[in-house]
This record gives sequence, structure tokens and C-alpha cells, in this order.
Amino acid sequence: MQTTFVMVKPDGVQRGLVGDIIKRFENKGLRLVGLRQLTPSLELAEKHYAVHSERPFYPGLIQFITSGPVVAMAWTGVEAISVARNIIGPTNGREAAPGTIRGDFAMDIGHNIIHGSDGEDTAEFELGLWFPEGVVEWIRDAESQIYE
Ligand code: DAT
Ligand code: MG
Repeated sequence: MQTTFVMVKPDGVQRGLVGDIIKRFENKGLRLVGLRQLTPSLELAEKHYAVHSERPFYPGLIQFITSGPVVAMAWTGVEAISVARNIIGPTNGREAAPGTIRGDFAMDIGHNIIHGSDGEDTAEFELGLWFPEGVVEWIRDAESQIYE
């Protein structure tokens, strides 16, 4: 089992896509273990995207992610990190396949609706950053229907 960090970015919230996005992760069989809405502080945004701090798009990225409310989520499942990345699709919305969130909703690289952790170390770091009080451990009755 893995837990991954997923965030609906300000464009996704403004466009009213939160419900559709949550539904996709629930439909797949991932288990929601964390959910909060907030407008990220500059400090939080800079920590989250520190890995990109030398990239030319970094100032715009920070400006964008702090521009309004986001919805931060934690999802658990077997190989949840790669499963979530597949649901999300590649970075550039124009290149993302239909059926993925970015493929269905995004036309841009920067305004690409959603973030998902890209590996185990990143997931651990990002979950600690956005859910400092931890996630919600609960047992889903349907677990034996979702996994063999
Ligand atoms: P991803 O979000 O698919 O993991 P990433 O980690 O490479 O992509 O980049 C983080 C975010 O930064 C990405 O969602 C959008 C923005 N970004 C990446 N490359 C960009 C570029 N060439 N121009 C503008 N924004 C970019
Ligand atoms: Mg990334």
C-alpha cells in the first residue's frame, strides 16, 4: 500500500472540477485519507515546488499556485503513486490522452488542473508538508471487493 499526495490547483477549483476529480479517484478504487481546502501561503508553495526553484517557469508557478484556493488530498491504494499519475496524465494538457484528467480538462502546461506526487520520497515529503497532522486511517468495508 502507498499513500500519495494529490492537489486540485487553483484553475481546477475555479472551474468547478473538484467533484469530478474526486469521483475519478474514488471510482478507481483509491481510498480518500486526507482532504483540505486552503489558499497556499508563499512559504508552503515554495517548499512544495523547491525542486523547481531554478527553472524559468518557477516564479509563474508560485504565483499561480498561491493565487487562490486549492484542494489538497491524500489517497491510499496498492501502487497509489503511479495509479494516481496515470489518472492525472502527463504535464502538458494538450499532449495528455483523453480519459486522463489533464487530457480531458487542460490545454496548457502550467494551468494543468492537478498535481500528483511523482515517487515514494516525494509523496512522503509532500504529505508531511500539506498534512502535518497526518492523514485519516480508516478501514473500508469494500476493500475485499477491490483487491483479490
Ligand atoms: P508534473 O506536475 O506533471 O509532475 P513537473 O513536476 O515537471 O510536472 O512540473 C511541476 C509543475 O510546473 C507542472 O505541473 C506545471 C509547471 N511546469 C512544468 N514545466 C513547465 C513549463 N515548461 N512551463 C510552464 N510551467 C511548467
Ligand atoms: Mg512533478
